[in-house]
Amino acid sequence: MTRRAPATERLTVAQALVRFLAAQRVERDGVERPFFAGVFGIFGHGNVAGVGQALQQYAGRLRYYQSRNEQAQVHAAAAYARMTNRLQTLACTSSVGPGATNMITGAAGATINRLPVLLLPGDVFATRRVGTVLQQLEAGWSQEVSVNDAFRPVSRYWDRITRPEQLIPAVLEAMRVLTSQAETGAVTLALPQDVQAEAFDWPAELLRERTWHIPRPLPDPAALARAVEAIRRSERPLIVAGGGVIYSEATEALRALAETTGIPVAETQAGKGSLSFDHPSSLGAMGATGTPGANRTARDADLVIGIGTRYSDFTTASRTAFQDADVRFVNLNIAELDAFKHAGLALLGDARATLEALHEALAGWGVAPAWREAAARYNGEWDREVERLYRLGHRPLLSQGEIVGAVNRSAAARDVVVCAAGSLPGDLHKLWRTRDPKGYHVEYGYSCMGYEVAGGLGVKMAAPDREVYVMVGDGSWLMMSSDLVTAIQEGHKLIVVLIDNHGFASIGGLSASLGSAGFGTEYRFRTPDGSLAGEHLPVDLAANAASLGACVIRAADLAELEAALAEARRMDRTVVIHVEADRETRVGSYETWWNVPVAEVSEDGSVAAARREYERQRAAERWYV
Ligand SMILES: Cc1ncc(C[n+]2csc(CCOP(=O)(O)OP(=O)(O)O)c2C)c(N)n1
Ligand SMILES: [Mg+2]
Repeated sequence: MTRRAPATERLTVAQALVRFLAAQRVERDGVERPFFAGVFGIFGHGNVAGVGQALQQYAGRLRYYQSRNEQAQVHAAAAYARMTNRLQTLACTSSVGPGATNMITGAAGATINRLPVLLLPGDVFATRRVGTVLQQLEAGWSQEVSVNDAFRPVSRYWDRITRPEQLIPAVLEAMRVLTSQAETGAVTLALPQDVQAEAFDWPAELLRERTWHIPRPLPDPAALARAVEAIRRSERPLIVAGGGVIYSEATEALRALAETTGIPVAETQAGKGSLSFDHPSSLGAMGATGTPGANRTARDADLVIGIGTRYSDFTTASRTAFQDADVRFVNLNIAELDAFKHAGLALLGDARATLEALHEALAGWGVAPAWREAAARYNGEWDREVERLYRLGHRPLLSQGEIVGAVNRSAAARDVVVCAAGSLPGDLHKLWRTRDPKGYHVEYGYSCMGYEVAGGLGVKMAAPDREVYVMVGDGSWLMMSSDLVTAIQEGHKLIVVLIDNHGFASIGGLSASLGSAGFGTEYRFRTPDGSLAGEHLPVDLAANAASLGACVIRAADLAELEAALAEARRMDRTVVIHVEADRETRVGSYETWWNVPVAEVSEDGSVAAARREYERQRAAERWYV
């Protein structure tokens, strides 16, 4: 045995980090790719000479992307990760202080949506010799805290690198978590600005190319056997397909299982696209924003097979969706947290591999013909209802459903619709006809206003061969549309459909339905009596979009909207189509409920009436234990 001194390379912490990131690869199903597609960043004194210098030095290995808002860069990175089925992402660097805390909202969104993003906020001096620096939080009870401690609850892994060598175990842990299909989410490595620039002799091994393998684990055989038994015994099973079906690329396996067994499939927001909208077993959207077919089927189901779903409140209609007295759950999930929900039979494994195993084990078994046929009937009935809402002929302003219809007709099968908050996610969940597993990208884990444009950018960066339709309300647009500038800078074409209804129509409708008359949800001037009930604010969002460098088309009716969409497809640059929508013409909800508590006492008769209705509905809530 020969002993050699291990090779080392002298680099700063930031240089070593960038070199490490550029060398990480992932492999699944024999296909290998780099894990980091680049680094988003906004520089300040807390990262310009550390991470900034390193990114400049290694620009040929890892691309730097500018952005306009640190929150937006995290959304874009998360959208990129979602579009690549969590096999790739970007890192995000910020300065200390506000640049760092701007990323917290994005981090929460990524973690809640189970999407990998690597966050590299700058941090205050580790030496403590220099202070109090610009933007430093002072805490009288400890010198160990900085604003970056606020990332802890929204990170799946969190660390602060106060000595250079701490980077070595930290980056390995970061990669373990980022590439874990069960654990993934935001990973935060806080980098004190002095440490970023410090040199160290790094083991060459750390910097070499490294491949992280993404496995497809199968559940425990006994658990699988119990699940098969439960399914074979069931009479009215329902599959709830969540985002995990899509991330695991299990949509073909799901279709095969649905076809041979006849089990109908309902989809969550993240799972929409698991089955093509026109498949006879497709019930479409599930839960509070669901179709009547999905919600009736759920109400009667005796076995719910949740696949890759975290059973959000919207999916379960606030735990009122499943009403059979003896309903049981089989949960196929890569994450224990989800697999055990609703006292379910936990099938801990990869969705695709396990669906294939289930398919084999269920050979010769199927649901009764009437159960299969009911799903096909619901599918047809729903398609006619969608067509009615697409063709409502509303005047003088279009209904939002008609706008969704026009965009859907304009989009090709592989194109992607992107959205996050307002009344659009519910309408899209119900009405969007999805024909491709990656064709529907609605961020409804965090439903973060301001995600839309930034998310659209991330989607387009990941899939430049698809048209990306960003559908965004005026409220979300005003909250954060600034990364349209980044899309234009990078030549990433987006088709943005900006729906102007002068305020927060969704919350206005919710407020009205709960007896509070839409208080505080319209964009109006203050009146002499002190209320916000005056004229509409003269905000010109089309002019706003044009000022950012986009090509802007104003559409006043359906014909103009269709022409604008056709023109937008022909163009090779980012287009914003501005269209006003009727605020009060809503797509209804279908045999479902959402628990939003109403004041138990009030002076207002309409609130009291809403409270009585609330209590009546709440009686349907179940524990599922
Ligand atoms: C960052 C953030 N703040 C607040 C909310 C709560 N919220 C949900 S929808 C909405 C209004 C959205 O307005 P707009 O984008 O115009 O869509 P519309 O409701 O008019 O369809 C608000 C305030 C949110 N989801 N995200
Ligand atoms: Mg609005």
